[in-house]
Amino acid sequence: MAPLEILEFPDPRLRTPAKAVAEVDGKLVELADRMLRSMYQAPGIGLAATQVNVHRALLVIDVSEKKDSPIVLINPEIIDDEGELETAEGCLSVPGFYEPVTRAEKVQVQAVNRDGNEFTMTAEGLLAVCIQHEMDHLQGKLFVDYLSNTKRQMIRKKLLKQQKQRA
Ligand code: QAP
Ligand code: CO
Repeated sequence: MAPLEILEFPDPRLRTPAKAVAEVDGKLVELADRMLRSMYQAPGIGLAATQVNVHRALLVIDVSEKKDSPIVLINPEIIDDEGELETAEGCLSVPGFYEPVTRAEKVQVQAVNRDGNEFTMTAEGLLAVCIQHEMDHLQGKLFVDYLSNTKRQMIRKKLLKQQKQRA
């Protein structure tokens, strides 16, 4: 199966807020699996449905070294957070750029899993950062929004130029 096409900044469709998932049906599980495959292929550690132009509250993550720990979060909500952590973040929708962003160091997340069951999990470090980054996508927010206007404009210009050369 062909990997899903990933939208790139500054594509305005990345600004679309996701709607809650009403029901975890076969179609949604299939989308989650395709997103995981596309993420592994990229390769990346996280992918939100927004990035593949599906505006539903769904994201996939695997920060493990062996790429054997997929996490699917549906309708995720952060119910508690703690501390601060600065990480050099990247994004499959902002290829080639990594910049430091400060986020909560630890989060407690409530979500629905791919079986349709609600659960809560505690995450810290890179996993916590990745969850916050991917949840931002579901609101139409990108890590470049945390950078200075100058830096964001520079990234925008370079990516637009690359995209035009490819087209
Ligand atoms: C979000 O990002 C993340 O620029 C997930 O050329 C990243 O998987 C959260 C990627 C870092 C926390 C820390 C980026 C692949 C993958 C690129 C990714 C690239 C190829 C990014
Ligand atoms: Co991203």
